[in-house]
Formats: sequence, C-alpha cells, structure tokens
Amino acid sequence: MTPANASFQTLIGLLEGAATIGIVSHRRPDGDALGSCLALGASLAAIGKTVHIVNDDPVPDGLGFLPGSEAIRVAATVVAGGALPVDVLVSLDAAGADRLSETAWAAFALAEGGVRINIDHHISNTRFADYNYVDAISPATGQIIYELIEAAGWPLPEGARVALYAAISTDTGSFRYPSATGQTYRIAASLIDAGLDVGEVNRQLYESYPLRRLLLLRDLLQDLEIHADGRVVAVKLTRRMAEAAGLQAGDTEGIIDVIRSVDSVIVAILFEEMEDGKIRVSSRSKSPRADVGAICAVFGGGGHTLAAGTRMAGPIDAAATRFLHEVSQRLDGLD
Ligand SMILES: [Mn+2]
Repeated sequence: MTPANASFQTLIGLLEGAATIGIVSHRRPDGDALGSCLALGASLAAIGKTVHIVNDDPVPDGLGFLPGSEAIRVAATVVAGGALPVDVLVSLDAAGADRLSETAWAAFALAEGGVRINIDHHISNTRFADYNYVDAISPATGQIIYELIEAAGWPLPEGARVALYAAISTDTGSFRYPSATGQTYRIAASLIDAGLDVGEVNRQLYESYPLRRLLLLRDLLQDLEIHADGRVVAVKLTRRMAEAAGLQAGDTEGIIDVIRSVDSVIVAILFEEMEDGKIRVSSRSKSPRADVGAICAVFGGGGHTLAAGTRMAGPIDAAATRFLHEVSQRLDGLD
C-alpha cells in the first residue's frame, strides 16, 4: 500500500520551525525543477528563513533569466567547501533519490533531528524522504508549491511569481497538455493579476533560443525516423552532432515537441547519446493508451503516462531498436 502523504499543515510546521533550509532538485534541471526551487526559496526567505538552493548541474542558459537563479550553487563546488548545515532539506520535482545525485545530498549536513521532505508529481516517486508529498495528478511541482505557499499564507514575491509561472508553463507545454486543470489556469491568472509580465516571461521561455538550437534541429530532422505509418517518430542525437553544434545544457529542451506536433504522431522519441556512452531517452505520447511511462519502466526509467524518460546502455542504434520494438508492441491494436 502506498503510504499516505504528509499533510500541508505538517510540511508548513516543519518549514516554519526551521531556521536554515536546503532545497535540491533533479540533475539537468528543467523549468519546473528550478522554478519550484526558486519560488519556495524566495517565499521562505521572505519569512526570514536562510535558504540554500543546490543542484548537481549549473542553471542552463535558457533559464538564467529566472530571478534568483544566480544564487543557485553547484553541488560539487559546495561539497569542496564543506557541507552546508540545514535544519530541513527539501527535494522538489525528483522522482527518486537517485535522480538527485549523491553529490546533491552530500552538499548538506542535516542537523540533529533534522528532516528531509520530498515534494513531487511523478507517479513513479519512490517516497525516499522522511516526509513525502506526491501528487501525481498535479501537472507540475510548481503547482503544488503554489498551493503550499497559499495554504501557509506566506508571501509570494515577484521573483517567485515568475518562477512559478515558468515551472507550470514548461511542464504543461505552455498550458496545452491534458494534465493542465482549471486550477492550473486559475493559478496562472492569479499570478498575472498580481503583476506578472506574462508576455515577457513567455518570450524568455519560448522565443529566446540560441541559433545553435535551430541548427541542431535542422540536423536532427535530416535523419528523422518514421515508424508505424507515421504514428511513431524518433530522432537520434549523437555525441558527434552535439559537439558539432556546440550543444549546451538545455538546448534540447522542447525539441521533442516539434516532432510530436504532427497530426499522425502518437509517440515521439528523442534518443540522446551522453558523454558516458549511455543513451538518454525522452518520450512523449498523445494517447493514454500508449503509456510511455510504462514503456520507460521496462527499461528502468519512469515518469508520466504522456511524458517519460529512461537511460539505456549504448550504442545508440541498438538502444533505439530495443525501445522502438517495445513501443510498436504497445501500439498494436491502437488506432
Ligand atoms: Mn515536473
């Protein structure tokens, strides 16, 4: 049986009772990961808490506009200087402790009697902390953070409003995915009512890509793979292509949505060869009957029904063949 979630009141009590709070998220952080960390951090700072936000990887260029992101520290640097003492350690948007590297945990020294909190919206969350709050219905961890801050009555500074909007917008494909609820739109509306410059934030999120990303997309589409009568499309990003493009962290964000946007497509997949030779797989589905979360689970990964990922052993062509075989089996009988 799945253990019950900690209540918001419990989490609020723990956070209000702490003087110093550490906040971490998953490696290769995206908009929801960083936006959630920054929003919770800014709100807690506004009630007098000392907050340290640490991530395994640096903030990607495309998210550097998020207010406060310059204060996010890289785990390895923190560890080298000595772990930061905290009363409470919070993990946001990370499905398992393995998604936070050991470095991110090691960046903090939990005080005697200190506790760890895990807030997330991945159904595959392993409930690895002392207090867990997992809402798999929520389209973004940022939405949970908004609800937590609202329930607590803590302030929501301007920077936190930008961060929450970025978190929710990026995890819902700009409010397009079926995971977005009325509450999602009401939250966005309240952020705009509070003064959020929505046009400017959207421009920063979706119209400020470096040219190298477009050139990479051109290269990827050159070798676009089309399977199952156009119901499955896939692209393969090799190290050679990444190096030729001068690829930076975050550049591939959203590229899968481009191939997903074709009418016949049900499943879209991006295979990416990593520096360690492993293959990172990102998958998106348009039908709950083609559950990419279940497909990725076959290979040790996880995520949501319509958006999931995993890592596989290389080489990239063999990994793609194995993954696509699993996809095609699940597509049998689907229109
Ligand atoms: Mn998320």
